[in-house]
Amino acid sequence: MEKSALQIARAAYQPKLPKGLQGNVCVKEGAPTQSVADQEEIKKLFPNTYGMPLIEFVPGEAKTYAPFNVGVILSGGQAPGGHNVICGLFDGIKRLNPESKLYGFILGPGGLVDHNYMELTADIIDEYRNTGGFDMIGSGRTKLEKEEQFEKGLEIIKELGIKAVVIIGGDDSNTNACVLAEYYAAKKCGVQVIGCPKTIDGDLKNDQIETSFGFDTACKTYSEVIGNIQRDANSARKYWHFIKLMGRSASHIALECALQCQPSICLISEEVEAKNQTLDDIVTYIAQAVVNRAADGNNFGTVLVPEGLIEFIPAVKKLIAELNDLLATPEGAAVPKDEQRAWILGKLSAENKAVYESLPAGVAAQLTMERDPHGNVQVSLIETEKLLAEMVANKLAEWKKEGKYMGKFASLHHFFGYEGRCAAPSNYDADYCYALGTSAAMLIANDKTGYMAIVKNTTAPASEWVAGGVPITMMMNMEKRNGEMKPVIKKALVRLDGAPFKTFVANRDRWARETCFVYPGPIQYFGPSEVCDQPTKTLQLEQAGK
Ligand code: FBP
Repeated sequence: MEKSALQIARAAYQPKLPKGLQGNVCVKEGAPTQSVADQEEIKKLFPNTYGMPLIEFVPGEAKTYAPFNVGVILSGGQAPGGHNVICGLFDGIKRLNPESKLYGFILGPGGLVDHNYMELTADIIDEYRNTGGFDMIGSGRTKLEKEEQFEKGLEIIKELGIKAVVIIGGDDSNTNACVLAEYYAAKKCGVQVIGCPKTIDGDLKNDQIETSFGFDTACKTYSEVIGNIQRDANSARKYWHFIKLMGRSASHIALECALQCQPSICLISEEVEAKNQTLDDIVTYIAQAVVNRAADGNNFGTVLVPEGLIEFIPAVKKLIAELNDLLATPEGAAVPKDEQRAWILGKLSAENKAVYESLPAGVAAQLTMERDPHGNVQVSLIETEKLLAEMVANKLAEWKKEGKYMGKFASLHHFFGYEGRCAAPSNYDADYCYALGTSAAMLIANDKTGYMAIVKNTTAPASEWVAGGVPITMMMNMEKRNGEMKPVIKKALVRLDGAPFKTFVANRDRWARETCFVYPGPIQYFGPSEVCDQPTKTLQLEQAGK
C-alpha cells in the first residue's frame, strides 16, 4: 500500500491510555444495575445478563492468563477510530498472553454467519494504526437476530477456539450484541460477547457512555468544510448554502457543527418536534432570516440541516409511523414500486393521506424507500436540503410580489456525511478508541459477557480517563420496531434542556442577523495541545455541567 507523508508520520503515534489500563489491571465491581426503563420486561428477556454490576479497571497485581482467541466485527456505518479499537484489542490480548489470537470477521456481522474471517496478525495491525476507515476487515449492516445465525456463528467460533466476540457498532448493533450474549449464556456455550460504542451520529450516549467514537473526528471534518464554505460565502456574498449533515434521527452533528462554525441558521429536529412545527413554520423561519440579512445588504448565509429533520416534523412523523406499519405487512412489502404511491394513498388514514399528498412527490417517494435492516428510514437519502432551499425560494418570491422583500436569493446545497466517516481519527478518537479496545480485551480476560467497553472522564487528560464496562441491559428499554415491541438500547437525542442546545439558543439570533462565522480549519495531529487535543464542544459543555 502506498502511503501519504501524513499517514507515515501518523502511524508512529502511540495512543495514550488511562492509568487503569497502563499496567496490570484489576476489576472493581459496582452495585447491581437496572435497565433505564421497562425493568420487568427486560429482565424477563435477559435472565442471564440482566442486573450485572458496572465495572471499573484500576491498577492491580500481575496475573497470568492462558492464551485465548477473540473475534472482532465492525458493524454498520464507518466511524473514525474503528481501526484503533481493533489495535487496542490486539495489543491488549497479546499483552495478557502473546499466544492469544485475534480473528476479524469480514464485512460485518455477516462474516460471522458466513464464516468469512481472517487472522489479524501484527503485520496487518501495524498497517492500520491511527488510520480512518473500516477497510482492515470491512463493515456491513447484516442484523444478527435469528437463532440460526447465532448457531452458524457458533460453529466457526468453536472451530477457531474463540472465547469472545467483540461487536463494534451503534445502538442497534449493540442491542444485537446483547441478544447474542444472552443466547450464548443461556446455552452455556462458554462464548462471551462484548460491545463497543461506535457511531459518528453521537446518539449512543448516556450516563455511562460519554460519547460514541467517531463523533469527534466526523464533526471536526464537517466543521472544517462548513467553515471553508462560510468563508467563500462571505467572500462572494451571493449565495445561501443549505448544508445537510448526517446523523440519522439525532441532531447532535448539526448542533456540534453549529457550535464550532456559528452558521447563520441551524435547525434542530428535536426542537421542531417539541414546538410542533410544520414544514411551513421552518421555511418561514429561514425566509425571515434571509429577509433580515438582506435588509443589511447581506444576501448570503449558511443553513445547517440535520438529515433526520423531516422525520421530526410531527405531522410527517405520524405519517412515517403509519407508512412503517403499512410497508411491514406482507401486502405492503409485495407492492411493485410503480404502484406503491397509489396503494399507499388507498390505505393511509385521512389525516396522513393529506400530509403525504402535500409533500413534493419526490420527497414522498423517498419516505417509502426501503428501510435499513434495523427498520430505520434511510434519512440520508432524503434530500431535505434541496426541499428547503426550493420552498424558501418560493416563499421569498411570494414576499417579493407583496413588497415584503427586496433582496436577491440564490442557493446552493451540500450534503456532508460520507466525507467524514473515514477521516483519520483526531487525537481524541485515536486515544479513545485505543482505550476502548484495550478495555474490551480486559473485559474478556475477566470472563465478562453482555458488557459494553466504556471510557469516562474524557475531557480530562487521557491519563486521568477511567476505563471499564457497562452491562448492555442497563441501557435498554422497549420500543416499537417494524411493528413489534422490542428491547433496544435507548437512543440519545439532543436534549433541549442540555448545555449544548442552551448555548446554541443563547447565540443563534445574533448568528442569524450578523455574520459571526467561525472557520475551524482542518484537524491537526501535531502541534499545541489546545489545537490538537480539544474534545467536541458538545462533550465539553455536557461534562462541565456535571
Ligand atoms: P451507524 O448508525 O451505523 O453508525 O451509521 C451512521 C450513518 O453514517 C448515519 O449517519 C447515516 O444515516 C447512515 O449511516 C448511512 O447509511 P449507509 O452507510 O448505509 O449509507
